[in-house]
Amino acid sequence: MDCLFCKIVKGEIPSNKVLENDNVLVFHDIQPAAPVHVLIIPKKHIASMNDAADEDFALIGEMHRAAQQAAAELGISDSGFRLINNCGRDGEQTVFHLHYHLLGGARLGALTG
Ligand code: IU
Repeated sequence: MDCLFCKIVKGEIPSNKVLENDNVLVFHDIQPAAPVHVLIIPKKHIASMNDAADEDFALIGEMHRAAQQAAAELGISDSGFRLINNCGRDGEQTVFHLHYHLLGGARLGALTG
Protein backbone atom coordinates (compact mmCIF):
# COMPACT_ATOMS: atom_id res chain seq x y z
CA MET A 1 0.00 0.00 0.00
CA ASP A 2 1.37 3.38 -0.98
CA CYS A 3 0.73 5.23 2.26
CA LEU A 4 3.23 7.82 3.47
CA PHE A 5 2.50 7.31 7.17
CA CYS A 6 2.70 3.49 6.82
CA LYS A 7 6.17 4.05 5.36
CA ILE A 8 7.06 6.24 8.35
CA VAL A 9 5.78 3.48 10.69
CA LYS A 10 7.96 0.93 8.88
CA GLY A 11 10.99 3.25 9.00
CA GLU A 12 11.16 3.46 5.20
CA ILE A 13 10.81 7.25 5.50
CA PRO A 14 12.57 8.93 8.44
CA SER A 15 10.66 10.94 11.03
CA ASN A 16 11.56 12.98 14.07
CA LYS A 17 9.94 10.80 16.73
CA VAL A 18 8.63 12.03 20.05
CA LEU A 19 7.37 8.72 21.36
CA GLU A 20 6.48 5.28 20.14
CA ASN A 21 4.87 2.17 21.55
CA ASP A 22 3.50 -1.05 20.04
CA ASN A 23 0.44 0.64 18.57
CA VAL A 24 1.04 4.37 18.26
CA LEU A 25 3.73 6.70 16.90
CA VAL A 26 4.15 10.42 17.57
CA PHE A 27 6.44 12.52 15.39
CA HIS A 28 7.04 16.15 14.50
CA ASP A 29 5.04 17.54 11.60
CA ILE A 30 7.29 18.45 8.68
CA GLN A 31 5.49 21.81 8.24
CA PRO A 32 4.75 23.01 11.77
CA ALA A 33 1.74 25.30 12.13
CA ALA A 34 2.62 26.19 15.75
CA PRO A 35 5.77 26.19 17.93
CA VAL A 36 4.84 22.63 18.91
CA HIS A 37 3.16 20.58 16.18
CA VAL A 38 3.30 16.81 16.26
CA LEU A 39 1.21 14.09 14.67
CA ILE A 40 -0.23 11.12 16.57
CA ILE A 41 -0.83 8.13 14.32
CA PRO A 42 -1.86 4.52 14.83
CA LYS A 43 0.58 1.97 13.43
CA LYS A 44 -2.44 0.18 11.94
CA HIS A 45 -3.58 1.71 8.66
CA ILE A 46 -6.97 3.36 9.10
CA ALA A 47 -7.67 5.80 6.29
CA SER A 48 -9.66 8.38 8.26
CA MET A 49 -11.92 8.82 11.27
CA ASN A 50 -14.80 7.87 8.97
CA ASP A 51 -13.13 4.51 8.38
CA ALA A 52 -12.60 3.61 12.04
CA ALA A 53 -14.48 0.41 12.94
CA ASP A 54 -15.88 -0.56 16.33
CA GLU A 55 -12.72 -2.50 17.15
CA ASP A 56 -10.53 0.55 16.45
CA PHE A 57 -11.82 2.77 19.23
CA ALA A 58 -9.61 1.27 21.95
CA LEU A 59 -6.69 2.17 19.67
CA ILE A 60 -8.09 5.68 19.24
CA GLY A 61 -8.16 5.91 23.03
CA GLU A 62 -4.47 4.95 23.01
CA MET A 63 -3.85 7.80 20.56
CA HIS A 64 -5.41 10.21 23.06
CA ARG A 65 -3.19 8.84 25.84
CA ALA A 66 -0.16 9.27 23.57
CA ALA A 67 -1.23 12.86 22.88
CA GLN A 68 -1.37 13.55 26.62
CA GLN A 69 2.05 11.94 27.11
CA ALA A 70 3.56 13.83 24.16
CA ALA A 71 2.20 17.12 25.53
CA ALA A 72 3.97 16.40 28.82
CA GLU A 73 7.16 15.38 27.02
CA LEU A 74 7.10 18.58 24.96
CA GLY A 75 6.38 20.84 27.94
CA ILE A 76 2.93 22.10 26.92
CA SER A 77 0.72 20.29 29.42
CA ASP A 78 0.30 23.26 31.74
CA SER A 79 -0.11 25.93 29.05
CA GLY A 80 -2.56 23.79 27.10
CA PHE A 81 -2.85 22.56 23.56
CA ARG A 82 -5.21 21.70 20.72
CA LEU A 83 -5.84 18.19 19.43
CA ILE A 84 -7.30 18.12 15.91
CA ASN A 85 -8.42 15.47 13.46
CA ASN A 86 -9.05 16.54 9.88
CA CYS A 87 -11.44 14.16 8.16
CA GLY A 88 -12.21 13.99 4.48
CA ARG A 89 -12.61 16.75 1.91
CA ASP A 90 -14.29 19.41 3.98
CA GLY A 91 -11.93 18.68 6.88
CA GLU A 92 -9.00 19.37 4.51
CA GLN A 93 -7.49 15.93 5.19
CA THR A 94 -4.46 15.50 2.94
CA VAL A 95 -2.86 12.29 4.25
CA PHE A 96 -5.29 9.39 4.33
CA HIS A 97 -3.89 7.59 7.34
CA LEU A 98 -5.74 8.55 10.52
CA HIS A 99 -3.88 11.15 12.60
CA TYR A 100 -4.34 13.80 15.23
CA HIS A 101 -2.47 17.07 15.16
CA LEU A 102 -1.22 18.16 18.61
CA LEU A 103 -0.58 21.90 18.53
CA GLY A 104 0.69 24.20 21.25
CA GLY A 105 3.47 26.39 22.53
CA ALA A 106 1.56 29.61 21.80
CA ARG A 107 -1.94 31.05 22.06
CA LEU A 108 -3.66 29.51 19.06
CA GLY A 109 -6.67 31.79 18.73
CA ALA A 110 -10.33 30.88 18.65
CA LEU A 111 -11.56 28.36 16.11
CA THR A 112 -13.27 29.96 13.14
CA GLY A 113 -15.11 28.50 10.19
P1 IU B 1 -3.86 16.62 7.22
O1 IU B 1 -4.71 16.68 8.48
O2 IU B 1 -4.05 15.34 6.44
O3 IU B 1 -4.00 17.82 6.37
O4 IU B 1 -2.36 16.67 7.75
C1 IU B 1 -1.29 16.05 7.15
C2 IU B 1 -0.06 16.59 7.84
O5 IU B 1 1.02 15.75 7.49
C3 IU B 1 0.31 18.01 7.43
O6 IU B 1 0.35 18.86 8.58
C4 IU B 1 1.69 17.85 6.82
O7 IU B 1 2.56 18.92 7.12
C5 IU B 1 2.16 16.55 7.46
N1 IU B 1 3.19 15.85 6.71
C6 IU B 1 4.34 15.43 7.35
O8 IU B 1 4.54 15.65 8.53
N2 IU B 1 5.27 14.77 6.62
C7 IU B 1 5.14 14.52 5.29
O9 IU B 1 6.03 13.93 4.67
C8 IU B 1 3.90 14.97 4.66
C9 IU B 1 2.95 15.60 5.39
I1 IU B 1 3.55 14.70 2.60
